[in-house]
Amino acid sequence: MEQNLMYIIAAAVAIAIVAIIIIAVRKQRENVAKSDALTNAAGEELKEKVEKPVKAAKPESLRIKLAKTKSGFIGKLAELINLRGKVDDDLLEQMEELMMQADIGVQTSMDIIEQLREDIHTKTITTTDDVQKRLHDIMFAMMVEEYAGTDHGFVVNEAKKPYVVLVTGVNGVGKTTTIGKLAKRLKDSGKSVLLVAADTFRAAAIEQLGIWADRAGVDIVKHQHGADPSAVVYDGVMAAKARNVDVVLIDTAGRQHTKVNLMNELGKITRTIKKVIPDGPHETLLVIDATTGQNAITQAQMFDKATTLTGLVLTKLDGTAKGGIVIGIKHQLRIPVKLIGVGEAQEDLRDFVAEEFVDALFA
Ligand SMILES: Nc1nc2c(ncn2[C@@H]2O[C@H](COP(=O)(O)OP(=O)(O)O)[C@@H](O)[C@H]2O)c(=O)[nH]1
Ligand SMILES: [Mg+2]
Repeated sequence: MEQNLMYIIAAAVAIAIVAIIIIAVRKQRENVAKSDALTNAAGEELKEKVEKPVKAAKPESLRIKLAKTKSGFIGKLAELINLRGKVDDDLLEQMEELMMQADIGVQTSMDIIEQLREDIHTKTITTTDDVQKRLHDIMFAMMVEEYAGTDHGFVVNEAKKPYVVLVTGVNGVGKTTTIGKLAKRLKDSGKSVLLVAADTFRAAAIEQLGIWADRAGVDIVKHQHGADPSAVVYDGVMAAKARNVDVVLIDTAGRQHTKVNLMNELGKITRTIKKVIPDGPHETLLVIDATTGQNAITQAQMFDKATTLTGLVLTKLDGTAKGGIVIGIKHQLRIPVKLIGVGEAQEDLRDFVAEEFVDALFA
C-alpha cells in the first residue's frame, strides 16, 4: 500500500518536472522568435510594445500615431544636432530650416532659434546635449504657455443642457469624421447625443453623418439636401431641448474662409442657435487638417473673425511629418487645441494634452 503511494507520488513528481521542462523550452523558443522579429526594421513598433508592456496604453499608441512627425521632424533635428557635433551659428541656421519644413511657421521657428542663440551666447548651453534638452523645453513651454491648467481637451460643461457644439472648417478637413468619433465617445461615457446635419450642400454629406449616427447609436436631425442650414439647426436644437439631450453636435458644410457669403452664413447659424439656447453655441470648433501647413493658421484667423472660436481640432496628424504645426498654432494663435485626429477609425480622436503630445514626440 505504502509502496503504491510512493510510486504514485514519484510518478506525479516526474510528470510535473517534464511539464516544467516543456514550458521552459516553449518560452525560450518564443523569446527567440520575438528577438528575431525585433531585429528587422518593421519590428520597431512591436519592439516598443514588448519592451514597455506596463506603460499606459494611450501615450504609447499616441507615440506610434505620431511616428511620422517623430522620425521626420524631431528625429531629423536630433540627427542634425548629433552630426554637427558642435554648437555654432551654422547649426542654428540648419535647425531653423528643418523647423520651417515641419511647418512650425516662420515666426515660431525664429522665436525658438532666438531663444537658443541667447542661451548659447550667455553660455547657458554649451554642448549638443544641452541644445537637445533646451529645444524640448522651449517647445514644451510654447505648447502649454497660454492655457496651462485648462488646456486638457474637450470637456462638456454639464451645467449647460443641451451643450451645443458647432463644428466648422473648410472642405475635407475631417469635420464629419470628427463629429462621428466624438458622438461615439460621448455616448460611451453615458451622455445622450443628437447630431444635426447642417451640411445640406451635398446629399452624400447628410448620408455620411447618418452612417456615423448609426455606428455611434445616436439620433440625427436632418432635412432634404439643399435645405437652409439654419432651418436644420433650428429644428435640431429645438428637438434637443424637447428631448432633454445632453450634447448636440452640429455638422456644417465646408466653406472656404475667403468666401464672404459662406462665412456670413456661419453668423446666421450662430444667431439661430441663440434663439433657442441664448448662451449657445457653447463650443465653436474649427477643424483643421494638419497636412495643410501654414494655411491652417490663416484659416483659423479668418474663421475666428467670422464666429468666435472656442477651440481647434487638428486632424490627420497620423499621416504627416508636419505635426510641428501644433507648436506654431499654439504659439501664434490664442485658441486652444482641444482635440487631435490621429486616424480614420472611431477611436482615433484624442484629447490634446500638451504634456502627452510633447512626450510622444520626444520620449
Ligand atoms: N488619416 C486620417 N484621416 C482622417 C482623419 N480625420 C478625417 N480623415 C479623413 O479625411 C477625409 C475627409 O473627412 P470628412 O469628415 O468627410 O471631412 P469634412 O469635409 O470636413 O466633413 C475622410 O476620408 C476621413 O476619413 C484623421 O485624423 N486621420
Ligand atoms: Mg463633412
